[in-house]
Amino acid sequence: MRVTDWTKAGADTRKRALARPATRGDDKMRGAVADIIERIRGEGWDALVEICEQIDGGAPQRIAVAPYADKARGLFDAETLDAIDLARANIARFHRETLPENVAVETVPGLTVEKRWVPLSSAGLYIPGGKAPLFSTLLMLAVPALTAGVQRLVVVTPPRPDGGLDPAIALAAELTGIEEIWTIGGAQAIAALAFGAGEIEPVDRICGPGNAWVAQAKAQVAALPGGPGIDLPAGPSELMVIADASGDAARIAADLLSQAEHGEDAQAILVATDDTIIGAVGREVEAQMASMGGDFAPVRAVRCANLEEAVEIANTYAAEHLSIALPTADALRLAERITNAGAIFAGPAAAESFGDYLAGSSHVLPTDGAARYTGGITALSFMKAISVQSIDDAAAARLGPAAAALARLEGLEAHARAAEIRAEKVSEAAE
Ligand code: HSO
Ligand code: ZN
Repeated sequence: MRVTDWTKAGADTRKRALARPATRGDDKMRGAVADIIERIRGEGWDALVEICEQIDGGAPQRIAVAPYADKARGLFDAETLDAIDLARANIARFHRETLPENVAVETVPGLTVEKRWVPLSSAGLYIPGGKAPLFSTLLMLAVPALTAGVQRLVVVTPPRPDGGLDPAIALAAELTGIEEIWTIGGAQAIAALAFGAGEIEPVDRICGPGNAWVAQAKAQVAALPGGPGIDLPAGPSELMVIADASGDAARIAADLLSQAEHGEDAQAILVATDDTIIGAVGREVEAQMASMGGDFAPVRAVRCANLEEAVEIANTYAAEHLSIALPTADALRLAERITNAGAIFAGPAAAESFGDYLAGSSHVLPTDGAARYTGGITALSFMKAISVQSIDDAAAARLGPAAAALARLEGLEAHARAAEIRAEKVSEAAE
């Protein structure tokens, strides 16, 4: 385990200790993504089929969920089926109970402005293929979207070598009531969702994690005229753990490895105030890794002077996941000082894995430092607020002159008259 001593380190060393891999691709890839989008935007289904055949060796398929879900029910034991349903129920409960309320504010007597939350009409959900198909990501996107009230959900996921659908993804889709699933991946999937192709109708927003091609395509379609909205950068997984001498090395190492397992670009960083715990976690990481086998991204450590400094490091890094491995009450107190993190896990029992699967919050969270400006997916990601103004004639007459004065300050005479005509109507009625 590489250890950086924060107190002694200069600016460059500190930067390197918290460095992330480049995930946005180079100019060549940006160009290739732009070509794919342009072709699908211009030629629709035919271009999509051609590109999918070239990249995946087959045309995109719309998959009938039921047969695969039936198969899954035969493959999985009762405990697994119950666990999937428990996850779905917890995610649904959390998102239902955190739905925003409509609010009406009488800003001045007679004038009411309402903030009215409405669901998007449609959304596209990208479920990555990759190392292992993550059916949990389908739950983490579809349940908040359905809780928000989205009418049309279109799921895209890269085709498997046999062209079929992963049974766990099929089961999750059936449980949540998803009907439209296409086997398409990469930039071509994003382009099809954004601008439509054949029977795939364009969607209002595209959400979900993906590799650099997917992230690049999302950014490009969102920037094009008439393009959809997108969610947040959800790239390689990140976990930062804050610990002091009281930390439980075995649990800390287990959490770090749980994220290091996601792939070679995953980020697993221990920030600790104490050399003994760093040594113990290092040994645990080696032992646990050996007992599991398989590939893990390297786990790193930063030795800092005190928890004060640990908070600063965590806020600078803005991790997707931040575990605070102190006794729970202390962890919660420290969490109040965290301003940048996608999700916080407070206390030694709060496994990041619970958040990945069944605590209830979505595991689609901001990576790459985006936690500085956004949180993760919630039902709100699939809603928008419309303001609704209503005003009685008397209030309109009172406000008319002020609005007109503001309009004339901007040289906008027609605006001014549209405000003043309200006052005229009221005085005419009084005559
Ligand atoms: N930790 C991942 C999500 C995930 N983990 C899915 C297991 N399955 C990104 O937040
Ligand atoms: Zn995970």
